[in-house]
Amino acid sequence: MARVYIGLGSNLANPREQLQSAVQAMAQLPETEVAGVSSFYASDSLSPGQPRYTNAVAALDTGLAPIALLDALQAIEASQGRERKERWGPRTLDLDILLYADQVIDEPRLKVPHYHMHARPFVLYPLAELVPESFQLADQRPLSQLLADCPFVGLERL
Ligand code: ROI
Repeated sequence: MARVYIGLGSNLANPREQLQSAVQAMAQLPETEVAGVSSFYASDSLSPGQPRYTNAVAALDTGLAPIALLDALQAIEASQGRERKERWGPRTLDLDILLYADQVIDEPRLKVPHYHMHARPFVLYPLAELVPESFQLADQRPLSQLLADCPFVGLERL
C-alpha cells in the first residue's frame, strides 16, 4: 500500500457537495482506503473571472499504481460532470495526485510531486492538517518552511 495525497478542488455546481461526493467515490476504489480528509477551504481563483474555489486534501492508502490511480481519479472527475474545455477553466471537480509515497514521477500524463503545490496555500494548509510537523516533500524544503514562505492569505477555512 502506498500513502498518497490528493488535492481536491471545485468551483461549480455546489463545490462542497462535489468534494464530499469525490471523497465517497475515492473510498469505493479498489484496494483503496481513505485515511483522512482535511477541512475544506475557500479562496479566490488564481485565474481571474471565475467563481471562488473550495479545496481540500485527502490522504489515501492504495494498492493502485500511479497511472491506474490517475485513470480512476479522472473517471471520478468525468462522472461528476468535469468538462475539459480550457486548461485553467472553472470545473466541477479537480482531483490532483499531489504526492505518491516518496516517488518522483515524470511521465507525460503525470508529474509527482504536483508542479504547483509548493506555493499554493489552498494545497499546503490542508495538507499540513494530515501530516506530521516534520513532513518533507520529495526533493523539497520541509513543509514547515513551505508554509512559512506561503502565507495564509485569502484562504477561508470552512
Ligand atoms: N484557484 C484556487 N483558489 N483553487 C484551485 O483549485 C484552483 N485551480 C486552478 C486555478 C484556475 C489555477 N485556480 C485555482 O486550476
